[in-house]
Amino acid sequence: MKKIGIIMGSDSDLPIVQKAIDVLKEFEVPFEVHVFSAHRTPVEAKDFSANARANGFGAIIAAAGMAAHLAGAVAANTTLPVIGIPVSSKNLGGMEALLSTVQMPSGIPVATVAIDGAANAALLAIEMLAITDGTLAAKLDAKRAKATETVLEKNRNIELQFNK
Ligand code: RP5
Repeated sequence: MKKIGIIMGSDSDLPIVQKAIDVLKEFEVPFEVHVFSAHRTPVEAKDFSANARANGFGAIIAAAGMAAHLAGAVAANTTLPVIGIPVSSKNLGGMEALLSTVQMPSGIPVATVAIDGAANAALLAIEMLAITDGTLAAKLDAKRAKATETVLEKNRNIELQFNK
């Protein structure tokens, strides 16, 4: 199975990125985690991205906050799918990272999830691998069915409480 690369701009992003790690572990999808910054370690970020396909990766998740150029910089150096996680910040709440990540110029796509949407980033990466992996696709279906049942149960509880 292809690996998922997880890159974060700083180790301070780890509390958010951990949610993606947890999902990949749950699905038993192999992954690597790195701290590479578009601004502080641009050479390392480029080297990882340019070699990612040859190194067995199937998709890359890139999480960054503030002037978040990491996902775009990674996408500039690979044709693997890149999923950007805009990380929230103290001063601007993550809107700046969202806009920096999502507003990519035509030709260099980044699939951007919600601010701090790390779990969805991992699920989207797994969905990409599941295009050619029936076992993974079945696991995704099972997780979706379980989530649906959880919400239906909540609905039953609310209806019992309020509808006489
Ligand atoms: C971004 O700057 C990182 O992704 C992080 O979200 C933010 C702050 O980094 P630190 O100053 O905490 O290392 O590049």
